[in-house]
Amino acid sequence: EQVEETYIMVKPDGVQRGLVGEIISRFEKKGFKLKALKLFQCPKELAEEHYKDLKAKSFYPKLIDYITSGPVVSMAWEGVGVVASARKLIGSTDPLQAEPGTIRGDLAVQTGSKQICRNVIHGSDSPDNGKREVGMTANIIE
Ligand code: DAT
Ligand code: MG
Repeated sequence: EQVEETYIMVKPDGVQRGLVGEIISRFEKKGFKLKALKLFQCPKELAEEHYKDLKAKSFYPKLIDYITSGPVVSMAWEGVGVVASARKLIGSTDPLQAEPGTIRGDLAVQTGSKQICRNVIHGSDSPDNGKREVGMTANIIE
């Protein structure tokens, strides 16, 4: 039981489709604490740093193009076990696989395998990455 921080980013499709309020609401209702929030256009260098572990993937160039294609809303959320809880709230990476009740399951449009990057939201996958990703954007969002 550890108080952690996670980096949540509403991706360009989520911002464009007006889902920011709904997404914030789900985290608020779970009792997590909003520490920082900002709407901004993600610079290419930050996108590349953020997704550096995926550099070898075939979809990486499309992912970087996509995430820099429009404004995102980045947030830092704090709470006990918030990293794993946020991943559960968010649901599976592929909108086709995401369960109803999850953010992606309820809100991501099922556009097929070529559009997996349009899955509404990012959430850190470990407490270490939570710290890393919040730290990376601290000068922008706080
Ligand atoms: P997650 O965002 O669920 O942590 P990830 O870290 O494996 O998933 O991948 C980061 C993003 O890259 C993901 O949200 C959408 C995109 N992506 C992942 N797998 C993909 C694939 N097979 N084809 C296209 N885009 C993909
Ligand atoms: Mg990930």
